[in-house]
Amino acid sequence: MTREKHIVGWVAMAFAVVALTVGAAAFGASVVGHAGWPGSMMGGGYGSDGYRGGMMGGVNSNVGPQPGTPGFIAGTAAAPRVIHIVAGPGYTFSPSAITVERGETVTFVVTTIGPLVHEFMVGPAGAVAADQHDTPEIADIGMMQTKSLTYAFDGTGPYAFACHADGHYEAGMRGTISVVG
Ligand SMILES: [Cu+2]
Repeated sequence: MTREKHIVGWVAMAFAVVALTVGAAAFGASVVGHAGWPGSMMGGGYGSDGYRGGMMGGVNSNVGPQPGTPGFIAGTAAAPRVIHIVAGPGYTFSPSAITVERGETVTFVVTTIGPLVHEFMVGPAGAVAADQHDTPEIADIGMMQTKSLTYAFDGTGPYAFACHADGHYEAGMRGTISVVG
């Protein structure tokens, strides 16, 4: 098996774990606070946890219509678009290139796989490259942990994301965010 296939496998597994986690959370919330399922597994609707759509729809906006294509639904402050990012294995982010629509609000849901502890910083590319202290960041995402951060892309970009744990950025742990619209 090639290294690339290994990575694809890990990413698929991580997404599965995230999906199971989100599904369990939605089910728990529906049992406690609602008479019915807060959103269908395959379709639309709003989950009580704030995620848009079902397991195959808006929850994972890594699939489905992307910015600049027909059918795309931009995130708003009230209903951010959810983008899942897998940190690891090693010094990698998957995906490492993201496109957003100008003005939209995105919630990044970041899951670490592998034993390294990662960070997730997002913002203007220059600030992210320089590890500027006031740039939004999630700290200390340990193995199989998932943490999230919501960011409004109000400017023209370029934007970027990165991990600034010791040596990780230098090892290539970074990604690009381009803006359309
Ligand atoms: Cu890292």
